[in-house]
Amino acid sequence: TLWERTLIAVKPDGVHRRLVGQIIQRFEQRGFKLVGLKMLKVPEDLLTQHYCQLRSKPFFPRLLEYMSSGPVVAMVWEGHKVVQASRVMVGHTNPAEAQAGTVRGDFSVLIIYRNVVHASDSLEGAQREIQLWFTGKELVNWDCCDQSFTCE
Ligand code: YYY
Ligand code: MG
Repeated sequence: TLWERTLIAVKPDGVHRRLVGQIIQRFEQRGFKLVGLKMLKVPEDLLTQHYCQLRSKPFFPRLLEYMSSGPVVAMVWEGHKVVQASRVMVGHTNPAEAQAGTVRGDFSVLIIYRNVVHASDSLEGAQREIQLWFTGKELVNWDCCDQSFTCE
């Protein structure tokens, strides 16, 4: 099978609010496979590269300040169409617009830059972000024991 990988990161508000476990649970129960996981205070140069497309936006300094305000839990999840599926699971960027049932729709409402979690928005974006956040050695290739039930 040609599986995709995507970068999911619990942002500082999600970590402070002890939402890490619930977010991991959603990806596990959907049937995705965890292949990388670490907690870090994100260095500014990594944040600048991660959000390089937003560099000229007025909210960029505020976004960087918030993303540096506490630890982040970064993960790589693997599975069938995981990039698009994760975007749906995470929900609309603006918490007020996010549907109930999504991470943002269930755990946030007010502040757009405190929207709990990051998810890569395309296959190319995911590949770029995974290379930025993880070394090859930090990613674990393994066969999950339920693979024969959840995969063709
Ligand atoms: O991918 P996603 O996180 O849903 O949104 P992006 O458009 O990539 O923006 C990244 C990040 O920037 C968003 O999660 C919150 C913040 N942000 C903001 O603070 N104000 C905006 N008007 C738009 C985005
Ligand atoms: Mg984005």
